[in-house]
Amino acid sequence: MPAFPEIEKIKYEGPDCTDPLAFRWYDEGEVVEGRTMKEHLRFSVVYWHTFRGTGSDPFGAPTMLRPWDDGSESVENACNRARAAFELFEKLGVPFYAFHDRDVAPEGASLAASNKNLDAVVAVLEEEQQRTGVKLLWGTANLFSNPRYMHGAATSCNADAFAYAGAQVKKCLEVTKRLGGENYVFWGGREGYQNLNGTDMKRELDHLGAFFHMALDYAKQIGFDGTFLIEPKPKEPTKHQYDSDAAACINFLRAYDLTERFKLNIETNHATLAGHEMQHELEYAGHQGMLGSIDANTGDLLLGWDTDQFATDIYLCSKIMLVLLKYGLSPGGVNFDAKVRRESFEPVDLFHAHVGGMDTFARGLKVAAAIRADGQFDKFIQNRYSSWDSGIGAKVEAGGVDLPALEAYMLEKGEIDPNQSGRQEMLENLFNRYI
Ligand code: XLS
Ligand code: NI
Ligand code: NI
Repeated sequence: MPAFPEIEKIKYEGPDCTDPLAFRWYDEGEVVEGRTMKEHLRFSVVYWHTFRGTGSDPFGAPTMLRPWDDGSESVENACNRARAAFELFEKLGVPFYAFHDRDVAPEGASLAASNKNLDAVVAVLEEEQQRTGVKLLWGTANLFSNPRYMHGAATSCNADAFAYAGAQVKKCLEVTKRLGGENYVFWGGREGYQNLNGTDMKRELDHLGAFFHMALDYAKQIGFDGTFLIEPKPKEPTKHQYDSDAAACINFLRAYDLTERFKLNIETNHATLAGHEMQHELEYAGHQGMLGSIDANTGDLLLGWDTDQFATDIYLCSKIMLVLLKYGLSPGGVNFDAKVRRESFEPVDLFHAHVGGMDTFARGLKVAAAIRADGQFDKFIQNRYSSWDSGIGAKVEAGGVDLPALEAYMLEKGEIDPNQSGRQEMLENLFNRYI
């Protein structure tokens, strides 16, 4: 029995179409900058929000209507859910999905039982992947929900929690490899602290570094050659998460000699929690060669926590796509780490949410491509830094200029060349021209 019987495969109908369940911008075969939209955007649906989200919040009970799900923690229910998930992926026409080990299969009474449950569901995932051609963007282990991880996993004060987490990652890497996953993600979960006076920060970070090296070693052993991704987030659940933003993550990866196989998975809502624009985080990771993938969502600036909403802001998505076109995304993707609101409880809302998200990113892609084709911002930047193209600027960039040389230069010249306007408002107006 289909899970979404009243929904047909979503089709591209063009910008004038008024059907809310049609794409107005996402035409997967349309070529932009030499590649199809499908190849650029590499859309992915997340299992946790879309198939495990219940709508419960600290003030209220679950609200979601999910007729295919009997609400039990049985393997059979997990397998039914997997089939419903692939029906949604297919009807949306997304090429990828992503999961945590514990989203797809129930945790058992022991580690061995959990592994067995996972294997049973993975067999269905494998079958469904083959049937539909939908691929796994990334797998990840949930190292934060179970109470054993209350003090963290790899950074726990309890060495047994570290060991359990290691065992879980080992299994999840095997499963990710079996399913042909293109990446493997570590989001810090509870890797952080609540009270520094009870925390040995150095020891915890050393353990985290060792943990990642163990993952790399095991990946090599089993022949998993996907990219490892760290997902920065500054707070929630702990008050300080070690992977607080792109810069902190990159510094950590360098300090522990991990930059070769690791990149970053940047999430919009996490960027804003860190006090950054998404574009900043992407640009920071991008110019360091560390941009791996994105978790596509948005927060609500009036709420201020990780609300994980679907992004429908054309400006936001255009700015994101501008950076993604600059640095490239593959083998990452645009992964909808987003959930429908508690009040949007019907199955069809899952389609409204994803169709809107996909369309807004497709539109952002076109806006970004138009901006790049026009080259006005590039020209502005080039001109803005032109003092570095010759004279003292070029000498400094070439290296070999020291402070006495700068002094001699300035003593002779007397005063700097006049500054030019930053043209903030002109730049904002210019951006609007492409929307
Ligand atoms: C939580 C994170 C999480 C990761 C996967 O805030 O966004 O969903 O993407 O563990
Ligand atoms: Ni995320
Ligand atoms: Ni998040």
